[in-house]
This record gives sequence, structure tokens and C-alpha cells, in this order.
Amino acid sequence: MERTFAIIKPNALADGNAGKIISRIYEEGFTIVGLKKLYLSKIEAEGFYHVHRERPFFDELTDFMASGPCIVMVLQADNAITRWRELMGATDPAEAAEGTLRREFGKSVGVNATHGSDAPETAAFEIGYFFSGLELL
Ligand code: RTP
Ligand code: MG
Repeated sequence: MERTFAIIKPNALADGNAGKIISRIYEEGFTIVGLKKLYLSKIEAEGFYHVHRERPFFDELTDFMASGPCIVMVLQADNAITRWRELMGATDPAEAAEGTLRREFGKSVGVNATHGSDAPETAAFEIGYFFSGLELL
């Protein structure tokens, strides 16, 4: 079993879609081993996305992530990292396949409803950024 880190981003909560996304997560066979609702500060969002600090969209991305509450989760399944990225779909909702979360709930490449770790090392960093071992059941 593998673990990955996921975020339901502020637009999906504001639109009332968090419950639908969590239902899909269960339907697709993931176990949610950690979950909490947070309202990130700008500084916390910048720390989470530090790998993107030189990218042109960094300021816009971290403003958005600090614009309202989000839900952070640790998901467990066989091949959880790849399977969660497949369920989310392409970064840009316009390019995401039918039936994916970003296609259904994303608005634009920046406001794209969900986040998922892209590799085991990033999953380890991202899980540790938000959860202590005691919170993972
Ligand atoms: P994520 O990390 O959120 O799961 O998304 P990803 O791997 O598919 O995309 P990544 O390249 O890691 O980009 C991180 C987030 O930055 C925003 N972004 N905005 N305005 C833009 O051109 C742009 N490009 C990326 C997206 O919200 C993306 O999820
Ligand atoms: Mg990424």
C-alpha cells in the first residue's frame, strides 16, 4: 500500500463540491487515513509550494490557496500516487479527460479543484508538512 497527499482546493469547497469529491475518493477504493480542513496563510501556502517559487504563477497560486479554506488529506491505496493523479486528470481542466475531478470541478489551470503529490519523495514532504504520525489512522 502506498500513501499520497491530496488537497481539495478553495474553489471546490466554495462551490460546495467537497462532499462529491470525497465520495469519489471512496468509490475509487482509496482509504482516507488523514483529513482536516484548514485555512492556509499566504506564508503556509508559499512553504507548501516552495518548489514552484521561481515559476511565473507562484504568486497567483499561493494567493489562491490562501483565499479560503481547503481540505488536506492522506490517501492510501495500491499505487495511490499514480491513481490519484489519474482521478484528478490533467492540470488544466480544459485538457482533463471526461470523468476526472478537474474536468468536473476545475475552472482554469490555476483554479483546478484538487492537488496530488507527483512522486514518493514529494508525498513524504507534503504529508509531513500537514500531518503528524499520530493523525494518520
Ligand atoms: P498539483 O501539484 O496542484 O497537483 O498540480 P500539477 O502537479 O498537475 O501541476 P504543477 O505543475 O505541480 O503546478 C502546481 C499548480 O500550480 C498551478 N498552475 N498554474 N497559471 C499557470 O500557468 C499554472 N500552472 C500551474 C495549478 O493550480 C497547479 O495545480
Ligand atoms: Mg504538482
